[in-house]
Amino acid sequence: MAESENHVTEAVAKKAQALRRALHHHNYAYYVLNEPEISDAEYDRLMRELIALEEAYPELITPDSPTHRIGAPPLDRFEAVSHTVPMLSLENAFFEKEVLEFDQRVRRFLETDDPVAYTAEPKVDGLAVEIVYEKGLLMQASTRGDGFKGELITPNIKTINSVPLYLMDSGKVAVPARLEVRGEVFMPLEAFKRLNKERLKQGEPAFANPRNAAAGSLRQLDSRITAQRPLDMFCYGVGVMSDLSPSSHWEILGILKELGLPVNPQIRPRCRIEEVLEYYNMLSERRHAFTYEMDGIVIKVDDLSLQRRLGEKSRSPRWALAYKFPAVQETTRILGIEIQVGRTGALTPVAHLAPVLVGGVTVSRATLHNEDEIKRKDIRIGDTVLIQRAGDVIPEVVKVIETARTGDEKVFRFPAVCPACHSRVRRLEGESVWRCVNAVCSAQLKARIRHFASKGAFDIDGLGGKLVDQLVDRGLVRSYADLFYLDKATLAGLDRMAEKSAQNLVEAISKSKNISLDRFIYGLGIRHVGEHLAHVLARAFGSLEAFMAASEDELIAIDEVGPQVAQSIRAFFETPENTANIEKMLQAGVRIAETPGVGLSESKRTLEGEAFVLTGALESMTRSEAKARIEALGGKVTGSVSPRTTYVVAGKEPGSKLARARQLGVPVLTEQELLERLS
Ligand code: 9MJ
Repeated sequence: MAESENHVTEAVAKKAQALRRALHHHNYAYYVLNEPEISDAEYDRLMRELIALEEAYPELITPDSPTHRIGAPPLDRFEAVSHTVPMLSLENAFFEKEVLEFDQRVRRFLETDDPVAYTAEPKVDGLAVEIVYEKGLLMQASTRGDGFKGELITPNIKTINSVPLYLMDSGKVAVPARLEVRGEVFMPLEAFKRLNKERLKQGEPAFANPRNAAAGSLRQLDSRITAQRPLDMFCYGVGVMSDLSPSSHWEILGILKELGLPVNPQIRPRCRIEEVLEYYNMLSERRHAFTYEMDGIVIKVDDLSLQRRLGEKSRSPRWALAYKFPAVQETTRILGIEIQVGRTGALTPVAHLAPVLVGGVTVSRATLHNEDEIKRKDIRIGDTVLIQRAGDVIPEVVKVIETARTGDEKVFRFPAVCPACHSRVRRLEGESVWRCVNAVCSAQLKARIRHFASKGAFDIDGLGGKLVDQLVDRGLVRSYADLFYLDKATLAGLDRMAEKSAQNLVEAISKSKNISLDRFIYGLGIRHVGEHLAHVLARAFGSLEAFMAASEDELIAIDEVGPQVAQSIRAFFETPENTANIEKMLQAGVRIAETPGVGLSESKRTLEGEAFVLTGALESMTRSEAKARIEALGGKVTGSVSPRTTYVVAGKEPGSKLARARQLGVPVLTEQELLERLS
């Protein structure tokens, strides 16, 4: 009996070890190399299998188990830990002149007239941390703190998917007995936007910027909350690193990469100060194209023996300098506050600002999110405010400059009625937004139609906001289904509508009638169903009929669909106007292309796990066709290039996406190469 139990445990232990290895490998392939080898579903299956094993046999849990990535029970407080080697801060520079002075200082100190080799890297705006690996195992992680002592945040760091729980032994670099690696933990911009949206919905204050969001997420006593926040990290230095003796900073970065640690791919190695300045200009221009926020570059003397000779001043090394980008925060005045009505009736206050240049872009509007945010920040009309923009996020008001108040500022009263239809607005218990609940409110209808015609949905070229306003105000369109019944004569009768444009619009509307199921679903504008979820639903159901007939339970059974979404979908289809609109669209000739990928046998899913971005015109097919064909083989087509993109397909006259691909090192395919993969 005892023997058979032992036997089982041994087999189980082997299985657990194999699962841990596999998960570690796939994690690295996905999060560090951006080259996934298996689907997300397969990864989840392996993870669930390991969790089940560890639950059944807790003695199998090892400190490097990937199950730690989901967080650990909460702590009462953070313990303090000392850094073996102090974590220094950086001296800042804002002008080219200061960088040239830095270079002169370095050369004067080293008593040389020869150019010094620098390595320049993006300065990521996050939180500095140190992770200690002993014999390759992640043992401890801490915040920078005051540079000498930080807070122990090991379980929180383990939730970051790109951070290896044990170091990789590639055979090229011996895993050091002790490695103290330093880097910046940050929150990617997309995740930041999503998190803030969610927080505002829950009535919680939004984070002012991705940096605060990263800090707030990492310094959670409950690491299970950290696990819900998609953080990432780039490693850029070391404290103690035993066994290895690199001679340059660039070599250190190479070692870190070899050990499986995430290192920023944008680093410019060993260059002269003039090239550093070029690198700064290049990044400064392109920084908004990145998936994370950078606030400058860090310039480091590359040679470690020179670094040692240079040493440090009180708190910062003499061999490094942070050269910051121009601020993305500015002060301006609030001229007025307008209420916008969204397609679900949500009322969003928007500030009209005295136009101001923020990081190279003129900003004249900023979102104020909701009534609570206005109250919390005590924002008044006429106030001087600090505003900021991050990436392509809508600018927001960070805070009021209270010292600039004159007493003439006006407190904003949130309206009790919808600014468009004048019906009373409601705020539901537990919600942070006021809503216009009038089903026939014209502002909601306009927003719904704009959404319906937008790029990710029916993509109707030429149907802009002003035109939608006219169509609704003149009663020509009472639902999106009506769009398909517009004729050229009606359109040509509108203001600023030439014969030719009317013709083009009729053609664009007609062309949009052939649509994939995911775009169709997204276009409906069901509350909580965004572009991504629409895609998930389309894949899960395969046809409009099946989707419309799905019960709440069937909906919840789908990964990523929760009770709130399921209820919202059901409520949508139980509203007779909505089903009547769908019927009317189908009668007008709207045809849904069969959803690709559904029910395909594994052998046909040759593009499973691959993400494509299309740019420029293709010769042998339209972009929609290319998308359908890629999806038919299990691949994905997305709109923007990110490190997760597998290929960018460049047709004729490709757009900025091609440049972005080159910048991120994403492989580029020609149309011919795409066809080969499709055949
Ligand atoms: C950031 N924040 O990206 C350093 N940093 O080096 C990079 N910070 C740094 N290096 C020494 N890339 C101290 C701080």
